[in-house]
Amino acid sequence: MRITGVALRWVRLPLVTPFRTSVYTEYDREVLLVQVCTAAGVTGWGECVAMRGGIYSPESIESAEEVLRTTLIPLVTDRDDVTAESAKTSFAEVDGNPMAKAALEMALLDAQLRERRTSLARYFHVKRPQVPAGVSVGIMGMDELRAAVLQYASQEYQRIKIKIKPGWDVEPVRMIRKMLGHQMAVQVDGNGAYTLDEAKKLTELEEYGLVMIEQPLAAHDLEGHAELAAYLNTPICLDEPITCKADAIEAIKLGAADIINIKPGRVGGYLEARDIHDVCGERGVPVWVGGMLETGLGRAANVALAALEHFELVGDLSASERFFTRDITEPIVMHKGFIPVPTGDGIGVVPHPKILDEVTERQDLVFG
Ligand code: OSB
Ligand code: MG
Repeated sequence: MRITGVALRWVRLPLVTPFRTSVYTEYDREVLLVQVCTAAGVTGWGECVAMRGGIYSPESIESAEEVLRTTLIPLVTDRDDVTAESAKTSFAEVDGNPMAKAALEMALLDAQLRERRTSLARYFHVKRPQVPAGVSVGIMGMDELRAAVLQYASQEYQRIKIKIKPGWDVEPVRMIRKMLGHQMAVQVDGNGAYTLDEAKKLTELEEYGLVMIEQPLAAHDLEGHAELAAYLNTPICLDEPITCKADAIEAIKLGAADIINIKPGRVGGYLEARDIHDVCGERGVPVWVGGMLETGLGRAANVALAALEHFELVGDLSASERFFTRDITEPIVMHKGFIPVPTGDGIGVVPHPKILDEVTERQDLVFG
């Protein structure tokens, strides 16, 4: 595949309600999109999951844009023949920046699958036609949380994850169990807000039968997570520190992760995400697909990835309307607790040109 054009677009989508974690509150999803045009006349789209100002990870939208412009885009436009796989190999020479790499790799993968007239789902050889839907709920007041959880449960989401922090953990979980009973799968995500001592108080959560506690301690405290995993019966899941396959292998070896959250954007792309899925499968470590408030583009691709056989736990895979009144693609929808795996070429969806223009704050043709 020969690249004839690469453009970057800075988009801002208002969120239906603010999304609050232990670290930050998001009101809009600002997102960097990568558009790749090929000599065969197809367009591929990639979505960068980095957030403004480097919240959640060392990368930010700003840093990703810079690395894409100066380093990654030139690596793929300098050649006559490029694929997502060959790009991944050349990106390995660039240190870090998995979210920037993932965005360009996704655009290339979408374009190459469109050229071959096949879908991401077929590329992954997935068999499942749909995946169970799970929802991530931010930190909010108790009444608000009660209403939100009731709404998601009535919409038939199969799993609810709530964000927690010290002082906001046992009470909301107790409330949810009281309201929904023990049938609903419930899990919590600390986004690194706890110290090891504070986290030991999370034994109070054990009686509520949580599926897991995600990232209670600081991102790179693998030893602390290993200690906590040995101390608690509730499984410990890692999110933030897993940026590649080697990180996953290391975390498992140290006993720091009973479960791993695989976010394609955070690990450098869909190809690495599949590899992590495979190594976790070989090691008997359960995995699930995490979300980063993706637009329909990343959301569609995440659903295809989640159809891989070892993704046995319900992911952060929700309908577009969970976050956006109006998505840039045809909305991703949920039917009776499941999201259908897209079957169209490439990632299976494209941005709606008019909507995309309306939400684009700036754009730049970087190559071509
Ligand atoms: O920690 O899983 C996280 C969203 C943005 C940044 C970090 C996280 C999240 C989520 C996923 O909780 C939300 C979603 O996309 O469904
Ligand atoms: Mg998380």
